[in-house]
Parts: sequence; structure tokens; C-alpha cells
Amino acid sequence: MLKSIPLLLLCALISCGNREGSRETKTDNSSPANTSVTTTFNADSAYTYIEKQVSFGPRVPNSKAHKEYGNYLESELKSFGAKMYVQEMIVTAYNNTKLEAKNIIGSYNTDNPKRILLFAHWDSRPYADEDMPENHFKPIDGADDGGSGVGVLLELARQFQQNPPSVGIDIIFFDAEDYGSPSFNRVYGGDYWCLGSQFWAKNPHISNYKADYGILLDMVGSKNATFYKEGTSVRYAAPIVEKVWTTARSLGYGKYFINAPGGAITDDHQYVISGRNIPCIDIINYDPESNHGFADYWHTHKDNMDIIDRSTLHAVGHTLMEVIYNNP
Ligand code: AHN
Ligand code: ZN
Repeated sequence: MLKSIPLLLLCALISCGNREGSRETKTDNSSPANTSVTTTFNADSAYTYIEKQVSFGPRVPNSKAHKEYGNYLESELKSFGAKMYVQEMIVTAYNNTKLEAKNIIGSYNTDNPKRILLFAHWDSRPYADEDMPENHFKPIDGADDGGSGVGVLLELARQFQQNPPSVGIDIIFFDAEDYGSPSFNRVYGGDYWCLGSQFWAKNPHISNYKADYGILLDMVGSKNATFYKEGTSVRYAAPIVEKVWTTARSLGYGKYFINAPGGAITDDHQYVISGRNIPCIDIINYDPESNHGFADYWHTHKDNMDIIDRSTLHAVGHTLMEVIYNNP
């Protein structure tokens, strides 16, 4: 305790002149409950988890890389001390293909009724439908779209094992999020995205599962990402949006967390909100200038490790740790 005061003061002083990247400080377990816990998010670690995913190849349902990475991801989360639930299912894609899919779930502090749900998708897209035509049928790395959310959440899981937060946490890696009908052959009229979260919303891993709120991470790792206040998040979870964006700004990450509304996006949070009645937000890289709403690498072969930036991962991970440990 005595040791922690000078450390906190020192860090407060350092932070004045150094807004980004190194503001984080060591977590101190000995802090009393009414003192804020200072937090360290390791962006190198998150980056390495993304690299590892990409090294398996595109994680497209029914592929070998998908099966192998799914098993690996399960063992990773388990190694960080989570209580595991694995949900295997067959879901039907827009073109009637049956997909072997698996939601991978890990829980911390299972007895605590106050819970935060953190989620991302772990599959990657079978098409590069926003790329040039000759690339359309080559599945993408999905370093950002799929990879980044998982990378950040694995690093958080590692942290939860080292420094258990007071609140209960559930991490869900949803599968088959990104198998929606391609833009070159658009099929309308069905819910073809987010098949894993749709399944889970109807069949939660624990009957009557409830969390106070949820946070979805989708495309949270690219250089100069911009996270606007996504429409469905604002509609159903405005106080959580405000808490997260205010926290980010206070840590110096206002260049990523833009204080302005963005469009509403069909994404996993939508099904967790409607199916389980849990207010959720989506932190997603959004570009209001683009005609599809996303960055230029979206659903192209540019979505590879070259666009992943540790500073962005750090902004997201540090913000989440601050919320989870100090203002849940
Ligand atoms: C649609 O394109 C309808 N939703 C985007 C959800 C998504 C795809 N997130 C990542 N990839
Ligand atoms: Zn996608």
C-alpha cells in the first residue's frame, strides 16, 4: 500500500507529457477497493495473438485452418484460467451450405451476479467481395476483421488470470459471423450474418444467462481506426457508449474514439441485445466517408497484418481495462 502511492503519483505526472502508448501503469493488487487500480494492457501480446491466428490461414468455417485454429483458441482461453463452455452447432449459410461452427466461451468469477460480456468473432470471411473480381473467391486473412477482436480479448483474458477483476466476466468468441452473402451475389431477405451469435442468443451456454452489459470488438486493430458511436449501441446502451467513449477520451484516445454518431451496423451485438435483452455496444472501425461505411481494406486482401497497429490495439485494450477494473 505505502509503495503504491508514489508509483501512482509518478505515473500521474508522467502521463501529463505522454498522452498515448506509455500512460499505462502497473496493476497493484494491494490497492484498497476505493482506490483506482492502475492497469497495463500489453499491445505486443495482443499483436502476437493476431499474428498467430493469421498464421493458421483464413478461418473460414468448414476449412482445416478453421478447425485447427478453433481448437487452438479454445486451449488458449482455457490456459488463461477461464471456465470453459464450448458450443458446437451446424448453421445454414445464405446459399444453404451447412457450416460446422463453434462458439468458444470462457468465464471468470462465475459466482458474481454483476457481469460484463465481452465478445468478438473468430471466423474470417470466405470472400474478398470488396476486392478486385479476380480476388473475390480467395478467402481473406481477416487480421482486423476477426483477428483483432480475438487478439485484444485474449490479452484481456491473460490479464484477468493475473489480476482478477471484481466484476464477473464472460468472453464469447462467436463463430460464423462473416459468412454473409457476397456483394457480387447479394441474397436479400434473411439474417445471413452473425450465425454463431444468432444461435447462442436462442441457446445461451447457461439458461437464463444475463450480463449487465456487453461490449463487442469488431475491427479494432488497424492503423488510424475511428470508432464512431454505432447506432444500435446508442439506441440500446447509450450509458455504456458514454462511459467507454468518455474513458477513452480521458486516457488520451480521442483520436480513435470519435465523439460523434456513426451508422447502425448489423453485427453480433444486435442478436445479443434482441435475443438476451442485454444492452450491448459495438466498437467497430467505421468510416462515414466510405459508401459501405468501412475502411478501404474491409473484405479485401488488404486486411492482413500490414494494417495492424499496436497503438490502436493499445487504445482499445487500455480503455477496456480501465472500464473493467475501475468503472465497471
Ligand atoms: C454487414 O456488412 C451487413 N455487416 C457487417 C458486419 C461485419 C462484417 N463485421 C465485420 N464483418
Ligand atoms: Zn467482415
